[in-house]
Amino acid sequence: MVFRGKRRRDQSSRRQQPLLPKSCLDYLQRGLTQNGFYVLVDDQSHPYMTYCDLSSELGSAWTLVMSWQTAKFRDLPHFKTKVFAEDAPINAGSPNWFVYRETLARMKSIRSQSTHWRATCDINSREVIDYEDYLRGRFVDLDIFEWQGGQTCFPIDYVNIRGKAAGTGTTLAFWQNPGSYILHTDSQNTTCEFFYKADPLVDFFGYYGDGISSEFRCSATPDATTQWWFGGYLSKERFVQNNSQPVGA
Ligand SMILES: [Ca+2]
Repeated sequence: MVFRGKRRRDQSSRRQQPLLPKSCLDYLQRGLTQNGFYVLVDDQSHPYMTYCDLSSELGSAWTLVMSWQTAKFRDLPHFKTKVFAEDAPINAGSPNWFVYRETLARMKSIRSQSTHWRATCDINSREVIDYEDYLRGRFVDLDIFEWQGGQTCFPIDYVNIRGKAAGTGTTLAFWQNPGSYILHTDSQNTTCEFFYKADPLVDFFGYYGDGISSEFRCSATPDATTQWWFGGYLSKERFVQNNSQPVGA
């Protein structure tokens, strides 16, 4: 809600904070911890509905920017060929797990409040995140709005593909090319420090044009989903939540 009108009572008070947050992290900072739908404002102070994950990773908040049923919608350009820098919204303002991509303007507004990006698998069918089939990186290491190219190694914060995992600073290969493929990694034997080799070739966390794996949670069932989120942490020091999530050195 945007309140306009006379501000008799506030005229002498100091300038107020925006009424609504620009990212889910602001809600966590205000003490809210329940996952669900929240209203954010974009850079123009226009409100819109979003989905916040405020509880799955203690001390951090994640704003959903994209989610789709992997097998069913993998051929939609929104989830296959449109890179993050392209405006390719679908069901924008109506966040859902099945077919959703937010507008570029809103993604950039959320990104301006975020330090990290994250990809999850089928989070809607799980109570907790156990970090299997999971990817998290920092915008300073890989700015997913800026970088485009073929197989290139970037340091990530944490990766887990089918139980094989690596932590902070390990490099992983990415692909992202306008007209060809959205940001993703795959099962090639790359020269990066982490890779998950599988034949035949399958894609992980996006694109899926080279194939999908029935053993990867984002594509393990016909209804399985893939998510992308932007987020950040309450404090610079990470919360240690369990043994399966390495904490940055
Ligand atoms: Ca591929």
